[in-house]
This record gives sequence, C-alpha cells and structure tokens, in this order.
Amino acid sequence: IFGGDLASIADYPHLVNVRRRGQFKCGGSLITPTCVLTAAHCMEGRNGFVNDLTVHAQQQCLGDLVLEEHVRTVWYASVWPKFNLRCNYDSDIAVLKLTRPFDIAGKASLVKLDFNELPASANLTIVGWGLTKDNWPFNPNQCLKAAQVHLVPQQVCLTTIGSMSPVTENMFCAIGKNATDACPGDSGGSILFENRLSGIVSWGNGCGSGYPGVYTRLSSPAMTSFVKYFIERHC
Ligand code: 4AZ
Repeated sequence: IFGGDLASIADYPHLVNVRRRGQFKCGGSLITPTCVLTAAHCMEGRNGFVNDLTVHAQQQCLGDLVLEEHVRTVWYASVWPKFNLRCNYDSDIAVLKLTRPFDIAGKASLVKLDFNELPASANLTIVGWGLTKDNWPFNPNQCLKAAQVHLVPQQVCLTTIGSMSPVTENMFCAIGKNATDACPGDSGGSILFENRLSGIVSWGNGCGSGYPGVYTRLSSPAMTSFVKYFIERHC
C-alpha cells in the first residue's frame, strides 16, 4: 500500500496471504472456511489442481512465525476461463479451494461479499502487505497496511489508466489523497465498502503514480455469477 497506515490484522481477519513454495505472492480474502477469493493473475497461468500453494491467515507481518492452525494448503484453483494474462487483466478473478477448512474461520473471519453497484465516489478501504512508499524494493517482513481510497467515475477510469490498457466492465478504478494506492504485492487482496468485499486488487501503472489503481468489479454480471456459482458448487 502506497500511503495509508499500518493496520491490525484483527481489523481485517478475513485477509490471507497466498504463498508459492513458502514465498509470498499475493493477498486473498476468506469467503467461506474452505474458499479464498484472489486475483487470477496471482496463479501465474496455473488452473486446476495445484500442490505448491498455501494460504496463511491471521498474519500481521510476513516474517512473523506462523502457527500451523493458520496455514492451509490449496487443493485446486479455479481461474475464471475468460481471464487473459497476456492480453489485458480482464476478469482477474480466481477462487482457491483449500484441502481443509480453517478452524479459525468462524463468522468473524469471513468477509461478506458485496455484489451491489458501488455508489458514486464511494469511500473504500484497501488492505495488504504490498510495497509501500518508504519501502522499495520489497521488504520480506512487510507488515499489514490499510488506506482509504475513493471510487473513480468509470469515464475517468477509461480515459486515464484506460489509455494504457483497456478498462472493461469487469473493472473499476479507485485512488486516494496524495496518490494513495495499492501496490505490487497487494494484488489478490481486498477492497472493501462498509466492511464488505467489493473488489480484488488487480493492476495499475505502478503505484503512487497519480493514475488510479484498477480492481476486479464483483458487481459485474460475469464476476457475480462466477463467484456465486463457484461458492454454491465447491465451497
Ligand atoms: C501489481 O503489480 C499491482 N496501483 C497491483 C496494484 C496496482 C499496481 C500494480 C495499483 O500487483
């Protein structure tokens, strides 16, 4: 997170980090005790059964010792088939099914999904372990941060960041004061509206560049039906 403040994982108990062979890759959101919502591009082309991904819950800083009860192995990844890694990041969404439910995933640790259209200039919260203004390159012991951003009108999104790469109906843009933004490493994590998950951190023109960050839009018909269908069948 570029800008914003240090945050407590206790305030975002649904937020997990996704690791490949133990190495931090991305954020994710616990939506049921056995399912994590993340960005498709975090899967780096993998889809279906995987054996090298884990999900870590309740972590304040990436270097913290993790309790076994806070780690789960990913059983399979389901990447939305229309996601195109090489073209643009349209439909940047994936659900991870875990081999075993989290015991700690009582209701308090799950995030509610918001499939409603966001109100104009909605105030949103982004949260993650990604790069920060003061921390370049990446600090492997990065601690959780959060920041306030606001929804950018879709027309502005299309004409600013959209001039670098196409912005689709499955995306929305947000930015905060003084170029507050999500950063590499925050991908796959949460953007929240009134404590509900409205989107997934997806891409941008670097971060803190003054261009808005781009998020996967859960309220688009395609994203809503993918998530609802997957939860019903698999979670
Ligand atoms: C990334 O590379 C990334 N400014 C994530 C978010 C943003 C830019 C890049 C938004 O994961």
